[in-house]
Amino acid sequence: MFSRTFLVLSASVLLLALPVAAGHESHGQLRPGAAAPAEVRVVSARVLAVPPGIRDTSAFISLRNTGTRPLVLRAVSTPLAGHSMLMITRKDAQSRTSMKIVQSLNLPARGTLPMAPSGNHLMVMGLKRALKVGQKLPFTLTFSDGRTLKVSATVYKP
Ligand SMILES: [Cu+2]
Repeated sequence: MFSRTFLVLSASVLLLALPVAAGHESHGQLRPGAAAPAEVRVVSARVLAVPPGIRDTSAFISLRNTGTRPLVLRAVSTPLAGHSMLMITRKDAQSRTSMKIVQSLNLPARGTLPMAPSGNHLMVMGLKRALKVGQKLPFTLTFSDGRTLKVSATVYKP
């Protein structure tokens, strides 16, 4: 009887303590207990399949912001690759396309952040193992307010 009460109490203390600790450690505007942006919807999440031996690919995670405040996507990561980054695709005056690393991508209030091979995308570098079509890759998106969104993206072949 005593030990059960003690266990329940310990769990409650832990639940209370974790968000407070997270709030103290953050340098941004992270609010305790507000780790996931509930106003963000994942419209689609896909990873481009690449031939065996190719270790870099692109991921496309299109987002919708149902909230009234604009959000800024600052970083992306997946444990299945060495390094991931935000990129845009541009066309120059001669219609040549090139990719460029960017420090952030904007998700407007009540708007969308579309991603596609010809536009915004996530560059996934140094895959740790070969991708299979249909496989799901876990991604963590980090916004400028410190909140993070976990997204599962499916490997596809165009
Ligand atoms: Cu790229």
